[in-house]
Amino acid sequence: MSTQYHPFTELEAIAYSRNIPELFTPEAELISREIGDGNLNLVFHISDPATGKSIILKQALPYAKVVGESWPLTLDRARIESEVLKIQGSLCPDLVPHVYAYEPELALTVMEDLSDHVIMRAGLIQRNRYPRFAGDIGKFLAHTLFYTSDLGMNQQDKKIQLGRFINPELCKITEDLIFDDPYRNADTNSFEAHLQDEAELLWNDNALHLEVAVLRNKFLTQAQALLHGDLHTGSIFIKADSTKVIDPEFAYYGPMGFDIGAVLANLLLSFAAQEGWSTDVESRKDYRSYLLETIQAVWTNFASEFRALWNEHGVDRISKTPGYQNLYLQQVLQDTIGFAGTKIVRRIVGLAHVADIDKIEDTVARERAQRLALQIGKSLININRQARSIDELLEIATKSVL
Ligand code: SR1
Ligand code: MG
Repeated sequence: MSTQYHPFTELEAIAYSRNIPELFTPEAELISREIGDGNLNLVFHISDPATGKSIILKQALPYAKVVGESWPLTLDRARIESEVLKIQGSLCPDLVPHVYAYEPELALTVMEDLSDHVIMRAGLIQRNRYPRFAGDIGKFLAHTLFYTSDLGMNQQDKKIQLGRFINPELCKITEDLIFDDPYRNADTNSFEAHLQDEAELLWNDNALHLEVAVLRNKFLTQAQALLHGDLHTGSIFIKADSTKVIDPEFAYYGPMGFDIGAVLANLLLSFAAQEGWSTDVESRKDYRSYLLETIQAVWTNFASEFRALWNEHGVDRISKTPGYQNLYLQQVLQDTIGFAGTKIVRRIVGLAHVADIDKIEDTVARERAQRLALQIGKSLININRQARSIDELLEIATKSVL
């Protein structure tokens, strides 16, 4: 088969897989299913019913699938994703899929099949609870962010590593879709007619724009750590005893709070979405409490692991100055809250929504959820630079449903 880039068909995915040494045999009767439900890539699930073995082939398309060929997109994101998965795998081996191979010519990554897990967003829509999640994701965030920052790695090595993860096209998507378009009447925006009043408020809110401009500038300029870059609940595979973070194609060196904020934003989107997932007030209240406890635990676990890594494995002498760690974490908390707000707002009025809200069938409940999400998102953006504790985020969410 030609190794020149072309998007695979299911048959080509099978033909390629047959030749992966020590996994399948050339005679194996393999089954292929294209299962990609994201916005950008092809994802083939290849299995051999005779042995029960299976793998995932993920192939980048040269355009954004969600829009079509009119939106060209670099294939280099496949290299970035496979290299980042390897770095994350070395830092948190149990929390990312194993990468078996990367084929640059085909923009193809061969990786562990996680079909015994579910996409966390789908699990949250089912209103499942994941007792390991807060601990696992707190650890993932602390280790990946600390060890790729100037606190946890040699500063010259970090600059060289940063160069391998310059990701301008994927960053541009974020810069536009998260930090610009929702705040103006942009063609890319997508919202239901009943939200026209909310959209216009967003477009005309100068105080909000000022906060977004500050956050956008951090996203553009603050090379603090190697981020996942798109850490929503669709980028997390989960089951009761395991959490796996996938899809780091948006990775680049940016502000830590962007990744942490993405996790919290998606839990808050689920919080808002409860309007449509149960008609029983008590049951909604109960699941919302679970989500808020999870948010608190994600932040607390992240912060305590991060502090422990800093104290035990910090490589930077001057960062040990008394008081600096507290100041640093306070800034990360403020960024987390602000970025969480922007990530909520974009999912209601911008391009690329979330199923938690869009799949609510009852129009009245869906509109309530959308308005609630916007209210929470805007409040988080507005308070970000004043915030002193994660409790302030929790309070905003709690008060929004009183
Ligand atoms: C054009 S890509 C739209 C969105 O999908 C990805 O998951 C990112 O969140 C991006 O903003
Ligand atoms: Mg993705």
